[in-house]
Amino acid sequence: MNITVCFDKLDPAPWVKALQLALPEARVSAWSPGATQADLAIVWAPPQQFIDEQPALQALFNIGAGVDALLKLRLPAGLQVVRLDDAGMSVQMAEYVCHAVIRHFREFDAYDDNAKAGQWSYRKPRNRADFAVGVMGLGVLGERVAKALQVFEFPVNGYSRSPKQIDGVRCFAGQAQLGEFLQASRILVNLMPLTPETEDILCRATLSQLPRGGYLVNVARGRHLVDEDLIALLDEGHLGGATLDVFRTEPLPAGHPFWQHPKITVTPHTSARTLREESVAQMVGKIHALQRGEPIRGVVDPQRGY
Ligand code: OXD
Repeated sequence: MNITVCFDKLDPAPWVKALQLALPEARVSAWSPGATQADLAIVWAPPQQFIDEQPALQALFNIGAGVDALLKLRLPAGLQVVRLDDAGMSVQMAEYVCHAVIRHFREFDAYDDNAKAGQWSYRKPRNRADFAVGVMGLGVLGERVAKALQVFEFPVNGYSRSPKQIDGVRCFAGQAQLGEFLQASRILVNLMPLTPETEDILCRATLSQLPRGGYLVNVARGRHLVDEDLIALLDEGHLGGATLDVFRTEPLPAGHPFWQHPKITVTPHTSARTLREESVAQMVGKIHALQRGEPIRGVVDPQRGY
């Protein structure tokens, strides 16, 4: 079995080494133009040239949860696309989101400012029931986030394309219930896959339906969000703030208004990092399952886009 590794902006060498160790029977190598045909590929945002030059591939393993970069390519029909499911990402996502939600709810930024000014001053405790958190996207990561938020007793709403049931979560589904979901959520957490239907979904028309003082946490993709609409709603006072981990252009360009906006917290796409050891173990398990002809989790439906 030949396995090729092709990454955009990431050194493939440690992955080749780890995969080779875990799969001694395979031949694992980093792809370069003109490389020999492989049976399987481990990829992150590969170029179209890679796909065109590797017609013998049976499956592509994406080393992330989001497959939007991959599905933009022309892929041969029948080529299986497999994404990481969890592999150590969901606990990171849960801690990132809970941190952002709790920092906002408990007003820790204001306490930091007070501390810097040498001020010992209390803020009036807020009512948790007024801070329902709406988790948009209830896949592996979204469900874990929703459950983690419940530990802190926030009311949790969930929104997905097709109906889902999660204990203790008020679930909404489909376009028809989007408005109701937004109006019921003071803090909106975006964890949706990026597809043609969800691109630009966080815009004035949707974000203005959050209650006044609403807060946005975007941990999915920058292209879900219309940047100017967010800034306008923050400046008009309809929204109270945002924590953004993902951006239309990454790295976020110097001079972008998000950097300096007083109500926006920026982090560098770090909410849930791909962990090499966990990811390799998961992919190797799936490769063995495929060899045995068994079904695997995380196979992407290209029509749906996730
Ligand atoms: C992913 C990401 O898709 O890191 O996994 O954004």
